[in-house]
Amino acid sequence: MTTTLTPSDLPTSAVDPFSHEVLEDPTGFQAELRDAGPLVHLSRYDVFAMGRYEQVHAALIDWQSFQSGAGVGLSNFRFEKPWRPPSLLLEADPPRHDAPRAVLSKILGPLALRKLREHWMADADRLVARVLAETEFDAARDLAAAFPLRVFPDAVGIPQEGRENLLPYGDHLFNAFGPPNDLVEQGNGRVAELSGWVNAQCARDVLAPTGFGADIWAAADRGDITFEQAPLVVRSLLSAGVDTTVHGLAAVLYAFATHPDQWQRLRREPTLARVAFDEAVRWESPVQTFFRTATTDIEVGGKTVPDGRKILMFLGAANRDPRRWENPDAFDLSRDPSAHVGFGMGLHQCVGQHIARLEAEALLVALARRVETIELAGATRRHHNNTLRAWESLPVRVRPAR
Ligand code: 4MI
Repeated sequence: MTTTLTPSDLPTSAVDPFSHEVLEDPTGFQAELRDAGPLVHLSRYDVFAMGRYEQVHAALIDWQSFQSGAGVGLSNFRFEKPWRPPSLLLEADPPRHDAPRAVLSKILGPLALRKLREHWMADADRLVARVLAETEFDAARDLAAAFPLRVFPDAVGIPQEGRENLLPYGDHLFNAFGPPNDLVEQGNGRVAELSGWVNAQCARDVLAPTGFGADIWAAADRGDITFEQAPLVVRSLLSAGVDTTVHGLAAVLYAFATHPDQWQRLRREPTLARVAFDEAVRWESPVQTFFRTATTDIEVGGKTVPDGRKILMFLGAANRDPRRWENPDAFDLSRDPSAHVGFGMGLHQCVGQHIARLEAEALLVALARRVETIELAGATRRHHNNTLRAWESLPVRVRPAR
């Protein structure tokens, strides 16, 4: 990247961060972005960008200056009509954000998840046992995608029929946070069908009498949220709960398949499963980027983001910023990754992170028990998405434990 200075003295990059070249491997661009300065202008989209941990972290916790209510994608809801009714959580600011958030925090909190723990651990063990009938398989498809689809839709309480729509819906949603490029074009053909199905699953009479979905409707009965809000809160679960965990799990499986010493460490100390997952979320950052919108002229690193403008926060770049992390490109179970911004930070920090960690723990503990070695067994393939760092295929070979 050659960065030049604009008249306002801001480093500028002409690179398209949503190009297939960058999506295939964003690490080079991320380093250039961080080194260019604390605030960079992206001329391709005429937006501002932050790649350093310090500024990304500061923006994430300053919701007053960096709003979400104008959308967390490139599209500015002040001027453009959103492709779907905005999320009451992700695409909202206080005070409107707070009641739905409080409801969901409780429903997805550590206390509520205790009921699911035993069942998910047993289910992961059954899945792993079955997959290990072969010593070579696709870890992205057979584990990372399979496990969330086995446990999460049941936990929400949606019917069996149509569940194959969940991943394509999420894929399009996360593409739609980016520019209207070929990835979005490809998804547009099915958007009405997929949205129609997802929205239909949010109705009270479609949802099971117990589960996260029923819990959300019960919150409406209590008056904690309105009956108009309830289906949109269910939609947030179906939007955010599948692709994210699928690609988070793929990230940690890829990490272990390429770091045999770390795998042996996990086998000796399976209580490291949760640290391993957070380290993988730091290392790969399944959610790479989100935008905010400036609510006023904001100073960042001595330069100004003008009122109303979009700022792209590179979570993935911040999570590998050598100014914050020692040896940032290493996947290392010895480090404390807990300050990573892969789940965001502040008011909007991932409300489903306890679910994600529980899924990861269940899968990793089952694997650690049953698998002695895991290595790549062929060419890996990335899945390109405007927001997600994702895997299409991770062929692995395992030696089962005796
Ligand atoms: C960070 S991923 C994500 C979070 C929330 C929603 C979608 C995606 C939503 O629709 O609320």
